[in-house]
Amino acid sequence: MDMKKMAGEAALQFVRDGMRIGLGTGSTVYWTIIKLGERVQQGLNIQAIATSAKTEKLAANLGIPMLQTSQIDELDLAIDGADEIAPGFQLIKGGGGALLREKMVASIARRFIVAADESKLVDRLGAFPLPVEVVAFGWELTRNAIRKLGCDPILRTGSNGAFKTDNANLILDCRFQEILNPAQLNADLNSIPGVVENGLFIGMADTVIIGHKDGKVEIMQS
Ligand code: A5P
Repeated sequence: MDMKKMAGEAALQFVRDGMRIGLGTGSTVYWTIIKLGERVQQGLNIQAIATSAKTEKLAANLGIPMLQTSQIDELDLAIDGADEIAPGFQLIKGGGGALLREKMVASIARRFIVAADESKLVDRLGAFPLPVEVVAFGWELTRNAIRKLGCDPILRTGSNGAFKTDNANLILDCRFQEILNPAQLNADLNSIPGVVENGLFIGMADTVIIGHKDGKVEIMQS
């Protein structure tokens, strides 16, 4: 059983004709997008906005009508994955580096649905290194300021040196081990000059869909 596939496809039950939908990024929501493409080919009428260049390309290739940000001010749904899900639907996202666009898109959705496999459920956030998107200029200064919040920020690298986001920024992966007050950390990080956004999604998710290894799909509402 592919737990990500089960959870990603289960999100389709919340899609209705005429909706405007935010499409997340990653290997779970990949399955949502594939299924959505099939439904569009069968006549479903929706429009979507992507949270990354990768998702934009995938969705457009499947024939899903794509929106630009100038055409929207709110969405009916946003569907995305997560790296950690703690009680109260507190999330860490951004493992794929798309956290800024993901947060912007989720913030204008009337309903934000998170789909994930059961390995993403945790009692407390922080074992997964929190991705923080920072501007390239002076990133070492930004790293030093983040370090004072209690972690050792590591510059994310790719095959050609530093990893660049779709927004041409850098990612610092910050392992806090345990995040005792996610809302406070979210505010503290975003008040550091040079930080663009961080991967804490607090008070945003309305629905969490979990694929379990026994083949069951669990749907939790806030
Ligand atoms: C992308 O930047 C992330 O926020 C993803 O949503 C998250 O990393 C989950 O990815 P998977 O669905 O691939 O596990």
